[in-house]
Amino acid sequence: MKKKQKKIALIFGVTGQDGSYLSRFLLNKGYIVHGVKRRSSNFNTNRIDDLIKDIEEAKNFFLHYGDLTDGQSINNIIHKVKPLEIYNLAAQSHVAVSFELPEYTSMTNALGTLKILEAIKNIDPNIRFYQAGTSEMFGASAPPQNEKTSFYPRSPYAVSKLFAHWITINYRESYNIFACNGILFNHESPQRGDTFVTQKIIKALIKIKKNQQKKLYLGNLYSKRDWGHAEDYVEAMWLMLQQKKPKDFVIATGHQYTVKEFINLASKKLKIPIIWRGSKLNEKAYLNNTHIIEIKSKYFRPTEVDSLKGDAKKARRILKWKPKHNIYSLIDDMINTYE
Ligand code: NDP
Ligand code: GDR
Repeated sequence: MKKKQKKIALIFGVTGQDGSYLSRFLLNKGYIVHGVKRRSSNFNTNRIDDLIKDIEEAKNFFLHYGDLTDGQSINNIIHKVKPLEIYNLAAQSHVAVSFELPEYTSMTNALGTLKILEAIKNIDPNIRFYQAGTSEMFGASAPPQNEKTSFYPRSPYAVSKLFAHWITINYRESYNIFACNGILFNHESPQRGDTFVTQKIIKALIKIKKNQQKKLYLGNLYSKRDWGHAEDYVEAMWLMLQQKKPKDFVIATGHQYTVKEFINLASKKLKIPIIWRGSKLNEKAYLNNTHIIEIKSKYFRPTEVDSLKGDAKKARRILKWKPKHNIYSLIDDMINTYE
């Protein structure tokens, strides 16, 4: 009997939070996974080290050097790997940093996506393509946001992702490529980068409790986010590429919390009894009459996204997707990993 060929997936951004979860998800589904990592001056594979520890003998997991700003590397890798599915998770993904690096952010997030689509068109238009879109594209549009909500991006990051969103649709319509945009709301995990607000809060509170850190400095406490768990969200990415027709989907929990509410939930779980006093830039959180959280204007953005809450009914109906985690299990998972 002929042996069934394994499916091959290629992940750009494999070293990031979502890349590490998606690799595991696809390996569990029996895929051969190839990932693209950037050259850096030190190791940047800590999130996938367990997967690559036996890389010399690896049969299911492979890494390639590449960069979204280097079209030739993208072409070479796609040519060599011959994937069935490509997931583009690579990006300069920090919203605040995008105000300081607008050009690099656009080159990577916008033109990088175009480069992958061009390679698919020229090398094999049957490759299925997932583009990591974001709720940041809705920006100033009022919640709840769904696939029909108009976009109003509020940062160079969001604008660059909007280009990627529309170029993905354009290549789908022009060249019949199976290309999908996931419009994912914030998702976190123990693998979340240290400079995103949830991980910054969790790690700092744990250190404060252990007397290893005195203070946590933050920016806007009143923006509202719809926070899910990355583990649930990578499943949605895969589901999109298994459908009969390529479509775009909002992925979200449908619940929103302010940054301050997130802090309150995390400190309650950690049994740190904080009390808030003051307002605006003078608002502080106190523990035993000493303040442990302070506001710094440098963490505010020139333009903020105030309120995000996703309506993922379309994904629930068509993909049969629903999150297993909620804000409480997310916070538990993040705290349990580091406490
Ligand atoms: P991360 O920042 O954790 O990971 C980004 C990945 O992209 C890393 O592997 C990074 O490499 C890589 N990368 C950055 N620049 C380049 C480049 N020029 N060429 C090649 N690779 C590059 O992001 P997440 O995992 O959280 O997010 C995955 C994707 O989903 C991103 O595109 C993000 O914008 C998007 N998104 C994320 C959401 C979230 O809440 N997490 C929500 C909606 C969308 P290195 O490790 O070397 O830095
Ligand atoms: P976001 O996530 O901008 O939503 O983008 P982030 O965690 O950076 O900010 C969330 C909210 O918290 C406020 N905030 C702070 N943010 C950071 N990083 N640091 C602080 O000290 C701080 N204080 C307050 C922010 O102003 C903001 O309102 C994330 C990224 O993963 C994007 O790539 C992704 O597209 C979106 O989520 C959906």
